[in-house]
Amino acid sequence: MPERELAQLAGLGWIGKNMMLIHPEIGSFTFIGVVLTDADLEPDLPFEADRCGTCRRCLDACPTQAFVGPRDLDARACISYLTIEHRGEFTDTQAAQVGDWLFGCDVCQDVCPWNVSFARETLDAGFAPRADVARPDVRELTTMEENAFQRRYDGTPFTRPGHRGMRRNAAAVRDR
Ligand code: B12
Ligand code: SF4
Ligand code: SF4
Repeated sequence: MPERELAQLAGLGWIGKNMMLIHPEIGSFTFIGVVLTDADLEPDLPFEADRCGTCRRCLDACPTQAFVGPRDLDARACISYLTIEHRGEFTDTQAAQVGDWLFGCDVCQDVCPWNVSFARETLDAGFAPRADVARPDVRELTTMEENAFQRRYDGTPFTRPGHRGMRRNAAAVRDR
């Protein structure tokens, strides 16, 4: 599913230079959900405006300069890709790119004026941060056995890189 394009066509916001779908009233710290249905619904109008204007804060702030240009991301250099989706060990260059980001990256959203002004913490308890996930012990992660990892992080986004991936990320952060 091209979720961001569908969200823009559904009138939810525009695709920012940082590639994120930005809602004009809540910013971009959102997930996009999709419902497939044959219900006869009246479609909303697409969101046509591009409200980035001349701003380029996200492009300049990216720690790895992963943006080739506006809305043009070299995912191979993105910390989110490296720490969540990349399989296998890091090369020295990749470990240096990861820096002290253990899991994912939000820098290109943190600096966005639409988040600075409008993003609010969620009231949904289901998204409330868990201390052991939000602030994990990096040294403990580097040596954690698979069973212990699964017991602690089952059902969390850490299962995407998994035990091997998180140990690799933690070692890169520890040795930076
Ligand atoms: C692959 C992927 C990644 C890759 C590549 C990211 C990228 N920017 O391409 C990696 C692993 C790097 C990644 C990282 C992140 N991701 Co991601 N990712 C995806 C995923 C699974 C597929 C995107 C994709 O490549 N689609 C295929 C291509 C062809 O589609 P596309 O990129 O959307 O582009 C199409 C349209 O959007 C359109 N388009 C693109 N740009 C423009 C510009 C204009 C002007 C117009 C008109 C159209 C247009 O044309 C394209 C062709 O149809 C989506 C979920 C999904 N199914 O969409 C989540 C998704 C985009 N990710 C998401 C998130 C939250 C993140 C992270 C913030 C996670 C994190 N905290 O670390 C980072 C942010 C990095 C960034 N700045 O983009 C959210 C974004 C929510 C939002 N509000 O926009 C999504 C939608 C998941 C979700 N359901 O919530 N991600
Ligand atoms: S998520 Fe981080 S590394 Fe990836 S493009 Fe945004 S700022 Fe750059
Ligand atoms: S930081 Fe500026 S250029 Fe980047 S997405 Fe936000 S408004 Fe657009």
